[in-house]
Amino acid sequence: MPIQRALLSVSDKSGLADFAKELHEMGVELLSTGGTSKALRDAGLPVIDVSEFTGAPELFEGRVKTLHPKVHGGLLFKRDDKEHLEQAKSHDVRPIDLVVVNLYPFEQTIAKDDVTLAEAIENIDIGGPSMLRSAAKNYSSVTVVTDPADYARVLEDMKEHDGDTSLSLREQLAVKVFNRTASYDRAISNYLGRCEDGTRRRYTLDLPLDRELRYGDNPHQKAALYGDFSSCFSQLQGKELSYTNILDIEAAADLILDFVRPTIGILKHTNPCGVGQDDEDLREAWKKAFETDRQAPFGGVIVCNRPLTEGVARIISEIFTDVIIAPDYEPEARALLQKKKNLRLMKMHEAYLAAKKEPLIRSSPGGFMVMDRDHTTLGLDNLEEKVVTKRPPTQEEMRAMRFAWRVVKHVKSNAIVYAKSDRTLGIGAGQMSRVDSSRIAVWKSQEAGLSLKGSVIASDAMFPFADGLQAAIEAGATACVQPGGSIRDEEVIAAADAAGMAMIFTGHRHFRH
Ligand code: 93A
Repeated sequence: MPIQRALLSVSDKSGLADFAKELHEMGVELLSTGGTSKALRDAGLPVIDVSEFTGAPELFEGRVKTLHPKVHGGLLFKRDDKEHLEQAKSHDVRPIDLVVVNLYPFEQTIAKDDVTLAEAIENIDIGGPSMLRSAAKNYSSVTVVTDPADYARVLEDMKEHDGDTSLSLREQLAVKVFNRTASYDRAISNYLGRCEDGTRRRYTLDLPLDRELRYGDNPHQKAALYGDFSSCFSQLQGKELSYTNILDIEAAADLILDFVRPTIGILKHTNPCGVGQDDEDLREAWKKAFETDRQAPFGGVIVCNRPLTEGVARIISEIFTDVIIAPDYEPEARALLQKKKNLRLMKMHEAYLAAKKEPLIRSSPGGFMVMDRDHTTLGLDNLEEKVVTKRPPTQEEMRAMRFAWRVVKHVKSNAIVYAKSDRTLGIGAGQMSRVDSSRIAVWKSQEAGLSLKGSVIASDAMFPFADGLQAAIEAGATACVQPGGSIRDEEVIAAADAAGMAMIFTGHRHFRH
């Protein structure tokens, strides 16, 4: 039987008018609720209000609009059951063959920074999921559409089946509905369930599978990617992304987003091996980054916060790189890099800025842990007031410390960075003792033929002893930025003073484990 009556009630009104117009042209009667009715009337379509259909008005500021036996009966009664048909007739329940409903935007509402509980609760849709579930339960006779992206295929299917839909389509749409209502309810329960500190949780783990990955860290480890990676990064060319590529891309993007001036970073295994800046010429920024470590970038990841220029592309294409990430690429740069078939070129989208606000999730024994991301660089305000040594830093040292502090945040703990105002000179990452990280950074800079004379040192967490700082002084550093807070701070400050070093305590640490 062709679809004769449709009920439309949608919050997301995109594509609605066009869809309804075609339904109308196929002879379908349109029932609708307040805002949706208005949108349809505005589009010149004849609409019957649900309140007229049920004979009951909308009540309680719209909280009760469609929750009525004439609606749910019309969706639920079995079309091939004698008793159901008789009851439908005697209670004047008319069949509704098609339901088009999408829900109050609960997830979008709670994602807003200033959302109130009252606002969140008002955005819990009750009538919508009820209709979706009634219709989906009765999918043997009723078609249910909850995603505007499905409008086109429903129309197509109706045209192929003389105004009816196929059972297989109805089944697929019903499955989609139960997925949607399940994730909707999960978002509500996650939000209403409070965190330890009494605040509301703002995440939901119901993410669709994006893709199976070839493997994880190693070929014997299966892996898969969930969520909406592609809205944050698109791949313009190159080999399929691996699990470790995705980790590196995230680390690289997070690093580069902490810089405003034109900057290039080179990373390996999620650690920066060089970062450089230059206001005039990106090639110079590249040079400064590359000079920090000429070996590690082999097979590494390069990230840039400006559209990648032809000049940089030309230099980069001389070394073997796994992934490049940039907000865009000059056409000449694209053309040049296209020749490197395996090289993965990633374009970073604005959406990543929003995604970065989502918490970080890590597995834990028996479950998972959730943590806010370390997305703002802390401790860089009012630096002048945070000087702890006799000698205050020079302007140049100040600039270098700001730069080094932004870099050190992205290096695995224990992290040490030697830098000037626009470049790294030596990076020590991931050592079990801070003094070893410092030694490695010094050694790396020597390997690279760079001088640490007049450099600054940044440490992601406090120096527990004076020895780490002493090593930096001997290496030639003249200023130090670190959180402070060790019980031996006085010893550390005394060592700095004795060497005429300037030191700043940021008061915040940036561990990265
Ligand atoms: O407030 S509700 O939970 N109660 C209802 O009876 C009801 N019926 C439809 N929400 C209800 N809806 C929802 O209203 C739909 O799911 C849809 O999202 C929205 C459409 O409202 P309008 O047509 O007034 O824009």
